[in-house]
Parts: sequence; structure tokens; C-alpha cells
Amino acid sequence: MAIATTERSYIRQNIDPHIIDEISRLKESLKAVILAHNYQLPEIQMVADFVGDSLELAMKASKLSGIEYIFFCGVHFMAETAAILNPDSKVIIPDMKAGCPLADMITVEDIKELKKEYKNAPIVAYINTSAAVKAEVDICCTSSNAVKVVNSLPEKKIIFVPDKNLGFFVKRQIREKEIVIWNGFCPTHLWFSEEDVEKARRKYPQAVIVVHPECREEVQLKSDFVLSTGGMFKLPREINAREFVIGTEVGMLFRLKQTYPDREFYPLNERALCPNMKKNTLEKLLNQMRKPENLVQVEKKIADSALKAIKRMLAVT
Ligand code: CIZ
Repeated sequence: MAIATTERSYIRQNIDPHIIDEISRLKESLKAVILAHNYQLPEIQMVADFVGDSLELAMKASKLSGIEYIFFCGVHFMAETAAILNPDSKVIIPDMKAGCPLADMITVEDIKELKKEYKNAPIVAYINTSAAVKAEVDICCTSSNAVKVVNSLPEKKIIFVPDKNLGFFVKRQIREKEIVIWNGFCPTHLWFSEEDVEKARRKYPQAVIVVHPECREEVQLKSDFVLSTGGMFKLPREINAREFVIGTEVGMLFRLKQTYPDREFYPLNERALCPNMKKNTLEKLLNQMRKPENLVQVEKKIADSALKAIKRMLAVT
């Protein structure tokens, strides 16, 4: 797949042209596609065929035909979702150690305990979970569809795992349900504080403050919008504002600035950098394209069950 013309000048200035040529050649010979999450390094976003949130990327890949390799630049659970949705392609991650501490905060054993304790309550799992956890739950959700997913369930009592802040976000909008929330969190989004929001209001009085639902509840309540990365990406098109303060992993700012050069984007806290997302580098991507080794595999039985929870979510949204 060709690299978009609008992105060529940036690439020329920032990346060794030999690397770009080699990536393009390898992509063609391997019948490959490069997918990059919104939080990836700029140079990876620039060589990717698609940039987006985890589900958008996995869905995009499943709609392409004749793809033998998916080079998934994101964290491990995202590559697993891509593998589940694309069983005929080989999914390769540049760095196998790119994990997710939030996803690690809930295990299959925890889910089994929850099922024993809350017998008739369905379990909703955020996409930031392992395939093995997804295989044990009733339905998945992302940060953009969590409210819709919970609302679609007829039961009054719901278990929500693993992100407590996204759980509180859902609970605020659905008062009529009892939502039992697991105590997980994203360490990167914990960088944001109420003080950051107050400072940003003083520094950029005209700006709209947008934060991710993985931020602490107090931070969400002080902000103007609480949106997934997909929602943040659409927002400048939907509202009449020139300046935006962005409260999510800093990689998101690159994509926003590239897409909306006539607007200003400021980080709510520039230390909010996910060390796992940044484990993937252009060099590691190229090495994996030269010699694909980091194959992300999901056992068939787990993949089949996890797919049910993912498909149930897709049917809702
Ligand atoms: O699903 C994703 O990509 C995550 C983890 C967050 C988001 O809001 O896009």
C-alpha cells in the first residue's frame, strides 16, 4: 500500500529515505499492512497505512483482502484483537514486550471469582484486556462505546472491568443500573491532575479541555469533554474552537497537529507518555519486516470465545 502524498514531505524531512524505500518494498513483497495506534511515535504513524484506535485498526485490517502480514504498532492486547479479527493474517508486533499494565490488572482467575460472587450479572470488559480475559466475559467495550454497550444489557446489575475511571464515566451516565467496578487504572493517564486542568484554564483561557475517560474522575469532571482517542480526533471538525488542551497520551497530539494544521493543540501534561507504546521504534519495525519473528498468536479456543464478546460489542455499535 502506498504512503499518502500529503505525508511525504514530513517523511522526507524526518526519516532516512532508504528506510522508507525499504519499508515500502517489504510491504509489497510481504503483502503487508502497517497499523499504528494513535499513541505511537510520529515516525511510525507516518509510515503506517492506517492510524487509529485499537478497534478501528483491527476492523480496518479485517476489511482488506489478500493481506498476509499485519505489522501492528501498538501494545500486545491490541495486536491480539487484530489477530482474533484477522485469523488468516500473521500479526507481528515490533516489540513483544510492549504490554499494558492496565490489561494486566485483571486475570482469568479474577473473572472466575467475579462470576462466582455475582452469579447473574454480565461482565463487560474494556478492550484493554488480554484475549484470555475477553474469552471469559459476556461483552467487550471500548472507550468510545462503553455507555452504549452497558445500556444494551437488560440486566440491572453489571460488572465492569478493569478500568475504574472508565467505569465511573459510564456510571455517571447510567444512573439506573448498579455497576460494580474493578479497581484497575492506566498509569499513564494518572499523570493528569485537577491542578493541570486549572493551570491549563489559566494559560489557555480560550481553549477547550478534552480528556480521556481513563483519567481520574476529578479530572474528567473539571474538563469540557471526556472522549476516546477516536472522539478526540473527530472533535475539531465538530466544534467551532481554535485551541485544544489534550489530556491523553502525548502521541495523540502528533496526529491532531498533522490533521488540523490551522488549530492549536497543547498537552494537558507533557509527561503523560506511555513507555510501552514507545517500545516500538521504526528500527524494530523494519527489523521485523526483514525477518518477521514476533508473531502474536491466540489459541483457537480462546480466540473463538473472545471473538463472541467482540462481535457482541460490534453488534451493539
Ligand atoms: O482502544 C484504544 O485504542 C484505547 C485503548 C483507547 C482509545 O480511546 O482509543
